[in-house]
Amino acid sequence: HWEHQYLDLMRRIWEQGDERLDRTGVGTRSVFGATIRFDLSGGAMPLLTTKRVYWKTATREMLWFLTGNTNIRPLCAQGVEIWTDWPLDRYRRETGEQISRKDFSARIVADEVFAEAWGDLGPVYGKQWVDWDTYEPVGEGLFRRGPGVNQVAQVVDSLRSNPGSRRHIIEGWNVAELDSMALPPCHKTYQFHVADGRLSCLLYQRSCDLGLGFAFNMWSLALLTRMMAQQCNLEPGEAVWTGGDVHLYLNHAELVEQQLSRTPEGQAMMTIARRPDSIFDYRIEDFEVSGYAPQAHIAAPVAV
Ligand code: UFP
Repeated sequence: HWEHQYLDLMRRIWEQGDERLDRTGVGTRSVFGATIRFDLSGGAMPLLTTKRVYWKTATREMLWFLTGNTNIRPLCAQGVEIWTDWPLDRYRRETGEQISRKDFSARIVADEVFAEAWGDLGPVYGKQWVDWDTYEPVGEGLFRRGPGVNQVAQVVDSLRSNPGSRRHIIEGWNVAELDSMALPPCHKTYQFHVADGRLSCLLYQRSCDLGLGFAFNMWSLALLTRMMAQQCNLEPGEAVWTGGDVHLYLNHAELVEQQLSRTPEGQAMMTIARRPDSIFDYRIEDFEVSGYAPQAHIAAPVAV
């Protein structure tokens, strides 16, 4: 079962990882450099079975990236709170108001002006993926904004017109803009590859919370690959996940212990109900997952 790659990595990090104090102050055990591969043939998807993974949440996030939006408002409106802690943290720090996460999220949804002031994450994934800023010189050291680069649309075009290329890349790491992002991109580089009519994708993730983030990141990688394959009339190939600093937070002991005591079983399959006109036209209802009967969800704290 593919999931043994994940569980083995989890065990290795927990038992032998380098223990270090990280940015969040929680502390981690970590290894540097790891790869997990998954064969997408026949509609199979890399959904962990040793705990329940909320794939619809991750799917809504992916669809939100593709809209180019960087405000949490559309996510909160769908009950997706995975990005809420960052704006919430800033709001509490800057106003001193100890608002609850629930109230903050509700206010973001109800009040557009409030959402504009407090809900934006800066130029995170969506902005870089579909509207990477460009500048054109207009003389005397002056520049004006050029048209934004839609990397996603460009990769769809290049996969169709020049499948053998080694340049099918979507990059999130915009060096000049890192400081204005709520969080510099973790899943920073996606490279696509065509062989034998099959589309594979390799993700390079610079930093991975193996207990919480990975399950989403692996799903999203596979999802994006499936959508791109459909748009380019290719069969899905392999999803190759590569992590840089792959870590377990020290306060995830219970999650690690529970998950390592479980045995992976079953295989989730996904069908896409229709073929939208473009990579930007997918809707949550388009995705159907079958054969997913995971073991119970395991809650664990997120390090912000
Ligand atoms: N993290 C993930 N996946 C993500 C995401 C964040 O694992 O998609 F957005 C985790 C990795 C790390 C933290 O634990 O969030 C980011 O912290 P840093 O920027 O210090 O690496």
